[in-house]
Amino acid sequence: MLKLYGFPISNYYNKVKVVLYEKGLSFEESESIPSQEEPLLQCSPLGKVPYLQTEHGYLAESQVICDYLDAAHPSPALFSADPWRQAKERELLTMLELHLELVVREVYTQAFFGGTVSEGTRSRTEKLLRRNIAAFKRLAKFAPYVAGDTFTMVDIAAAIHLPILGMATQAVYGEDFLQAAGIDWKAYAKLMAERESFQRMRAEQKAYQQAQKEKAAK
Ligand SMILES: N[C@@H](CCC(=O)N[C@@H](CS)C(=O)NCC(=O)O)C(=O)O
Repeated sequence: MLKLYGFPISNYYNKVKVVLYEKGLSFEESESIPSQEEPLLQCSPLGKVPYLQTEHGYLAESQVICDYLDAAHPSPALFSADPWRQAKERELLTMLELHLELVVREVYTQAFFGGTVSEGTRSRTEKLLRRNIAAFKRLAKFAPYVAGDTFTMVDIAAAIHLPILGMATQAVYGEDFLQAAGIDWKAYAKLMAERESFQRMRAEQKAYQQAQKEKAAK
């Protein structure tokens, strides 16, 4: 039995969860909070979530987990079989993961957790984001899916990461950098929200957030 560790407000955790739902795989969930404690490091060497327990052992890094699930359970496929199309999908995925999500993550503390980032971080992040969003826009098709006419892994990542990027930049800079660049992520997110996999993930995210709120109020 597959067991997914993490917590349902983590975007990386939710990305893996949507893959599990899209593939129709049964799995258990176990709450795990990032830490540098030895037992966690044995499963996830950087102490990050998510990580997945499989019959073979533990696996960390959300995209590696998604790729493993796709290889072990090929249907429905998360990528095109054609090598070129698949490479273009992975190019988009790298744009999203490395050049958008990982960059905007620098300001999450201010956007979502009541902290403040330094002026240096704020301006460096803005410069990188504006450039990287323009690069993403050159590649993204939104026709209606990010890589073209087929739903792929790119959409699972995009429909989770783009809304956070839009909201974070709105909160920190007073401007949604995606909308400003002409990327209508709200319409796209609405389309993706029609999928059962996303509906289940979002409902569980909401329930978790509600439970956290009630816990904090006690
Ligand atoms: N590259 C990792 C990133 C995972 C990640 O950063 N997870 C966050 C939670 S959303 C975390 O564990 N943060 C704690 C830390 O960075 O120490 C992946 O794709 O799984």
